[in-house]
Order: sequence, then structure tokens, then C-alpha cells
Amino acid sequence: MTGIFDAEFVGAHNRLHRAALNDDYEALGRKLERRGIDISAITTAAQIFSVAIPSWGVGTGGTRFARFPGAAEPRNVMEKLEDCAVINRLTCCTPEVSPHFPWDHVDDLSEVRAAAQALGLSFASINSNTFQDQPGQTHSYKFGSLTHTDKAMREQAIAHNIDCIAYGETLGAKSLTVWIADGSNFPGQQHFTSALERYLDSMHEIYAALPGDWRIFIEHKMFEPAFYSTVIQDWGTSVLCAMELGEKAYSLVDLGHHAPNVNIEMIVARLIQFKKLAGFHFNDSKYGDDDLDSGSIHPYQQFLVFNELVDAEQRGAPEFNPAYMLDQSHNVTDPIESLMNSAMSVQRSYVQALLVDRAALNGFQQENDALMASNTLKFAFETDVAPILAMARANRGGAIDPIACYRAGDYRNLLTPKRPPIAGGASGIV
Ligand SMILES: [Mn+2]
Repeated sequence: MTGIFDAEFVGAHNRLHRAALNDDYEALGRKLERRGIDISAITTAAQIFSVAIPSWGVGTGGTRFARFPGAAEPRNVMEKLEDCAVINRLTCCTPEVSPHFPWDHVDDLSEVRAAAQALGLSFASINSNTFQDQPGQTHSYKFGSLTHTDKAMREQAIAHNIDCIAYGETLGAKSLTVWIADGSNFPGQQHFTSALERYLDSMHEIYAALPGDWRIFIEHKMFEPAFYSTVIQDWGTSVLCAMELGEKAYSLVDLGHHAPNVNIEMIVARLIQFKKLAGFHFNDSKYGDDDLDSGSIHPYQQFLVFNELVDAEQRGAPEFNPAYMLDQSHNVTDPIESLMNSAMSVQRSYVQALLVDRAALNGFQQENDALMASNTLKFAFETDVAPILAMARANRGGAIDPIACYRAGDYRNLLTPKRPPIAGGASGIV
């Protein structure tokens, strides 16, 4: 529980940092004022910003080689919610949890919803899973799910997605995220066009089951586990399918699911322009779909993505309602620490993008002044907004330094007796 991190504990921690924060915040306020920016307005925007935590993210991840479990890992959805509550308690920017089925399944999901509410949490997009077989399952997903050549196989996968919508209604969610592992490992193994036709047929059935106020998010992935071709391999196929399905279907951007060196911020702009941006799975990568912590490798890319998002927000782009979520695998860190760091990193990119002088940028673009246009973005990116983020947390009763506060709480050690290790603990990454 969040018990250890009560107002007294966090308040005592914050008193250690308060004077320095006030100093830094005032200095940054004067700096921004010289650029015509009101720091309090930016701080207010930072306080409203949020990014969802994936329920599977609070467990230690792993690779296909090994998994090294951490201490006091959450063993079920209730304990995952407890960890998510700690992240939100200290960072004040992660009030939503994105659940995954069947990993988070229990018989009475209304109890899960009540537990989340008691912890100050609610549910973001529901993630379905047709990429691994479950005990007692009739058909195997070895050769695909929604695109499988066997109709009975496809119907099983469709039924699971429709079940997920029902689970989401119980939890109070408003969207379903569909990622399939379907694809091929050999040239010739799969007929590209037929496979996509089968996908669309399946998705039409799922789409028809969506409640009126729901959206469906299509997540693409270039490769893995299929290493020759993936049915929904890039944003082009994703958005084509979203357009084919209808207005409730959107294209989701997972930062790790693109070809190397692809201009992701430009893809984001295109999806916004055509009203098809679902939202994001934030993470970072060096080589491929590495699922490293958000902003740990390419913080400028993350900023440039938010530059497009803030641009759309400020000019009132139609039907612009992106869902933000983290999706990363924590193999060598405490997942709570990584998720706090990453949530703050994403929030940092958002705040930096708010500092972009858009009138000046527009002028430089009109005048073809490439250098000053670039410098306008760089000025915002290079501004250390840490005092704004810390003040936003402090204003909401969170921790000025969440990592230090979390470590001072000794959370894992306190929980170790209550959470003994279990064999094959739940983890995963999508
Ligand atoms: Mn993802």
C-alpha cells in the first residue's frame, strides 16, 4: 500500500528540498519571463499532464534469455495496483493504469475497479492478448490469431477481444488496444493480401462490438516474434486499417516499433492531420524494440514528438485526444523507479514543448531561416525545466525528488515478507 508514503513522510522529505527548489524555480521564472513566458501557467499545465502505467510494467521484465526477478514483485493485479499507486503518489502524473488480459484477469473485476478507486487510480486502454496460448485454450496461436488461416482460430481471437471490451466496461475503460504477433518467418509462408483481408474481417467484428463511446487502437510492430513479415508492420498499414474500420479506429504509436531512423515525429504529425492518432506507448531504444526507459537514449526525439503534440493542442487540431502510456521492460532496475523516471521524462518533454515560441518558429519557417527555426526548438529543449516539474509535484502533494523519497521509504524491504517470490512471475511486454 501507499501507507509508508503518507503526507507526513512525503512532507518531511520535501522540507529537505524546499529551499533549493524555491531558489531554482524563481531563477527559472525570471529567465522565462524575459522570453514572455509565465512560469505559473506552465506549472499548471504540468500539473494536469498525465501518462498511464501499463500493469505489466511494474513487474520485472526479461529477455528471451533470462529474467532476473526483483524483490517483492507484485504477484497479482491488486498488488500491481498498489505499486502503480506508489508511482502516482510520488510523481502525481500517473493516475491511470492500462490493464492486460488475461494477465490481469480475476473473476470479479468490479473488485479490481473498487480497489483502484480506493488507491486514487482509474483504468486506461484495455490490452488484449492473442500472442500466447493460455491454459485450456482450444486453438493455438502458433500460426496467428486474428489473421489465422483457420476460421475457428480467428473466431477464438475475436471472442477474446470482445471479452476484453466487456472487462473494460466493468473497469470503466473507454478503449481497446489490439496488437497481434501475426506474421511470418519465411518468404512465401504467408499471402500478404489474404492475411490482411482476414485481419480486417476479424477487426470489423471486434469494432462492431465497441460501445458507442469507445475507441479501438491499432498497434503496429515492425518485427518480432515474426522475423520476415508482420501483418500490421508499420504506421501505413495501421492507418489504412483504421481508415477502413471507421471513425472509432485509431493508429497507435509505440516508439520502439518503427524501422531504424524513421522520422517518428513526422508520422505523429500525419496521424494528427488525418484525425487518426490514438496515442502512444512511450519507451526508448538503441537498436530496435529495446523497450528501454523513455527518454533514456533519445530525449530530443521524444521532445520533437511532443513538439508536434503541443502544436496540435495549441492550434486546436480537430479530434485530437491522444492517450499517453508508458510501455517498457525493466530488466536491471526497480520497475517503480524506472516508471517514475520515465513518467517524469515524458512530462519533461511535454513541458519543454510548451516553451517553444511558436510565433517565432512560424516566422522562421516562412522566411526559410533554417538555423533560427532549429535554434527555436533547441532553446526550448535545452531549458532545464526540472524546477517546474518538481513544483508541479509539490503543489499536488507529491515528492519533490520522487526517487530519493521512494528509496527513503524502503518500500521493497517492507513488502518482502508480504510478497514472497512466485515461480514464473507475471511479466511481459507488448
Ligand atoms: Mn506497445
